[in-house]
Formats: sequence, C-alpha cells, structure tokens
Amino acid sequence: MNLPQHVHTLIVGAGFAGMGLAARILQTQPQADVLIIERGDDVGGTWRDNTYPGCACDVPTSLYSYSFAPSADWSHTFARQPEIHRYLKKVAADTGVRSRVVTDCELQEAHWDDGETIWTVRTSRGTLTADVVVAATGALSTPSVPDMPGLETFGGTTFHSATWNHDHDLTGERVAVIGTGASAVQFVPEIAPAAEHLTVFQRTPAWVIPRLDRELSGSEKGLYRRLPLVQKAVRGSVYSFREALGGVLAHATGLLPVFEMVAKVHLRRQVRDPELRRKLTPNFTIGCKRMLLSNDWLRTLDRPDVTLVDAGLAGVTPDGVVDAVGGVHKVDTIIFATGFTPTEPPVAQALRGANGRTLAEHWDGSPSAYKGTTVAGFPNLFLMYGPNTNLGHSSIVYMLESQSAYIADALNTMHHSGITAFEVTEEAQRRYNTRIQSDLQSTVWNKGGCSSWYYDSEGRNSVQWPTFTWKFRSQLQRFDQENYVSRRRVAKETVA
Ligand code: N01
Repeated sequence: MNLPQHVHTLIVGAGFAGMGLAARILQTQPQADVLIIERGDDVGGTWRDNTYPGCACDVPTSLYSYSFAPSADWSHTFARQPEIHRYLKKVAADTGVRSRVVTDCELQEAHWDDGETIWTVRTSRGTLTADVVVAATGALSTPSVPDMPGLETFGGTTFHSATWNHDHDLTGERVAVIGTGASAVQFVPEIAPAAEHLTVFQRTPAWVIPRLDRELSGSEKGLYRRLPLVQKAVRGSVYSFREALGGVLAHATGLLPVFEMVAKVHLRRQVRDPELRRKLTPNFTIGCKRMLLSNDWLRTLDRPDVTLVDAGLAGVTPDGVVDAVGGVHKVDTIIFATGFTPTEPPVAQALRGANGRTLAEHWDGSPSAYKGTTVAGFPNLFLMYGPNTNLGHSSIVYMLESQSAYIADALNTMHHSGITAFEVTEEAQRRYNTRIQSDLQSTVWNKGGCSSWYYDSEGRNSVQWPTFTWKFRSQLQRFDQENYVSRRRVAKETVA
C-alpha cells in the first residue's frame, strides 16, 4: 500500500496497542480515516520480533488477548510466541485492520504545526500529514545492549534476545548469556542442552515462582467454542485473581513474605547446591522487580555444564568475557538478555511539539503524561503504553484497551464538536502525576529495596501504574474534555 498525502488518524506501530485501537475505531466507524505505519515487515510488534527459543507469555492468555477477539485455539494456558503472533495476524485480517497497515514504513520525524493544527510526518516511505498521531510503538521494543569495554573486539557472534540470530547454531558452543530477567529465564533452559557450556552473568538475582502452565484439552477448547460465556467467565476469574495480587503489591505489601516463601521452596526444590542457592536469593522484597515465572530456569542453573557468575562484568576480550574479579570466561557467542529502553523510548526523539522541542527534550530523561496518554505541549498526540501504565502482575492488553476507549472517545468528540486541536492542560497533567507519584510511595515497586527499569535517569518511577487496573479503566472510560484546551474549526476560521 502507498502512503496517502493526508490521513486523519495516523497510528505508529502495528502491535497489540496500535491494532487494538484501529480495530476499536473501525468497529464503530468502518469508513474512518485511520492508517497504521509499521517499521517491520509484518504486524505483531513485540510478538513478531521476539522469537527466541521458549518465548512465551508470562501472563495467562485468557487475559493476555483482546476482549473483543476471544480465541478457543490456544494450546496452553500461557501461550507461546508463534501462536500469539498468528493470533494477532488473524485479528488484523478479521477486523479489517490489516488493510490499513503500511509495513516497512518507519517513522523518522513528526512535527506539529500549531498554526495549521496538523502533524507533518516524515517516514522511510515518504511524507504525509495527519490531524492526530498515536504513538503505539511499545515500551519494550528497542533492545538495550550494555556498553561493555572491548565488545567491538569480540571475534565471536553476539546478538540480543529480541533479535535472535536463528542462522547461528549454538550446538557445541561456549555461550555467555548476559542478564537474568524475564527473557533469559525462558530461553536459557532451551539452549543449555545443545551448548557445550553456558555461562550466565547475573547482576541481580530475581524471585522466581512456578509457572502454573498446562495444555488446554480438546474438550476445554470445544466448550469455549460452544459456550463463549464460559471462556469469558474464566477471563473474569483470572482478572480478579490478578487484581488481588496487584492489590497486595500496591496496598498490602505486608503479605508479600507469603510469596517469598513459595519462591524459596521453589528454589530449594530445584537447586541442590547451597552456594548456588545463596547466589540466587534476592535481597529485596518479592515483586519489587517483576516476579519471574519458570519451572526450569533454576534447575538449569544447577546443571554441571552451566555456570552462574554473579561477580559483575568488567569487559570483553576477542575471545571471552571478563568478570569484575578478573575471571576470564572464554566463549564463542554472547547473547544479551539485557532488556529494553522503556524510560527512553526512541519515538520521543522523533516527535516535535508545539514549541519545536522533541518529546525526549521535553521529558529530559523523566517521562510523564496525563493518564499515560497525552502530554501538555504536544497537541493531537496520544501515547499508548505511555508513562506509568506498566504492570507487574496483570495483562498490559487490559491497559491498552482502556487507552483505546479513551482515544476513540476523544476522536469521536473531535468529530462531533468540530475540534481541530486539543491539548491537555499543564495543571491537569501536574495534578495527575503528583497523585501517581504519591500513590507509588507505598507500593512494593518503590519501597521494595531494589533498583529496576521502572526508574528513569532522574530516579523517578515513571513506568509503573500504582494501583488496581480497574481504576485506570474507570479514569479513561470517557474523554474528559474539561482538562483540555480545545480549538474549534469555527474559531480558527474566525481568526484567519
Ligand atoms: O529484560 P529485563 P527482559 N550488565 O530488563 C540485566 C517483558 N517480557 O528482556 O536486574 C549486566 O527484565 C538486568 O540486571 P538487573 C517483561 O515485562 C515479557 O528479560 O537490572 N546485566 C536483568 O537481569 C519484562 O520485564 C514477557 O540488575 C545487565 C536483565 O539484564 C521485560 O519484557 C517475556 C545489564 C534484563 O532484564 C523485559 O524482560 C519476556 C548490564 N549492563 C519479557 N543491563 C512476557 O511473557 C541489564 N542487565 C509477557
């Protein structure tokens, strides 16, 4: 598909967020002037990109899927990456969203013209204008690779977990894995049997609890197909359980030692070596960093052909990795499982607001937004999965659908009341963030004694949502025009 010269609503990114929003808009207005640009060659976002061995969702799929597109085809209670990607492609086709997506089209720069009340958007496939831009580029989409001294001299192979090199065979190799987060715990057990030796570099141990995963039987799937209400009820019960867990993490942290007990028993069952158990025991409250779910990660670290190094990293030589106490670990391949850049999203460097500054310059290392969705100084711009919308316990799809409802209502309001430009007031945004930061103080994410990627360079938690997810939904169920400065077509013509 070629780029049009102009579109009303331009969505950047065809992952769970952007496609869910487009589907919601098209549901009520099939003729809506909406377009998605996608830098990849297919839809699916993070579930297209992350193809590492063992990649799966660590939130139950009954909840980690669109509420408007239930599927009875999931193989397991925690779906695997290939089927999530297939699901997203199917939803894109079924809802008509796929025909609105321009692939291989990367956003390069977008600037707001305050006089014309329009965005001019430069992409890798040409320039267009848009009344409204929605950045649905994901918080966990740009891989972060640490700046390790000597990395450029390494003679072997390196890649990041999110850009897995499937052409490279790890069989019989000495492999280093840097990082022990949610991605590493999924792929390390998968690659350990083939590698000659695996050296895992841990900076901080994580709390790990069992993943209560199981195959969905044919009769269950049949039941879901025949009686969709049953599947809805299952989704509701998973949601309620997750809300209860969120309540503990946010409001009843005194109960968290119970979860630590579960994790300690899990560790004792899987790791025989007491010294290894010591290395793997965190010194912060469970939940402060994302709890990891795995039935085979800890056991894998106990294998004789796997070494856990917790001494920190000093650098890289042409044929190995040097740890902080001078140990040299000769390896053929280094795999970075070092996560992403959620507090420095690259899209912020590409969006230029009313005063000519980019969103990244405006944020200056500490992102904030109103309801995680709009930013003062950036008219007609919506963010999805924006600041303080991340969860440690439930499905981000729920948050994204809440944002979709808000944005769809805003677009409707624009349409029906002739608004050409809206901008959240600084006062509303300030009030909102004061509240969020105050609410975060008593949560495990702020007082659990860990350092995590929830903190930005200013030491502010600009990533986590601080309370129950239903509160987010209720705040976003309607576009609250009273907290915005709006300009109408009539007014603009009068001025001209
Ligand atoms: O990344 P991470 P991830 N030197 O940031 C370490 C989502 N996800 O790709 O803990 C040495 O969690 C870092 O150490 P530390 C999920 O939301 C979802 O694993 O910071 N080590 C950590 O161990 C998740 O939270 C699914 O001290 C360095 C690791 O690298 C998010 O993606 C599945 C380092 C990074 O862990 C990211 O997960 C997978 C350095 N310089 C992921 N820098 C689902 O199933 C970083 N580390 C939905």
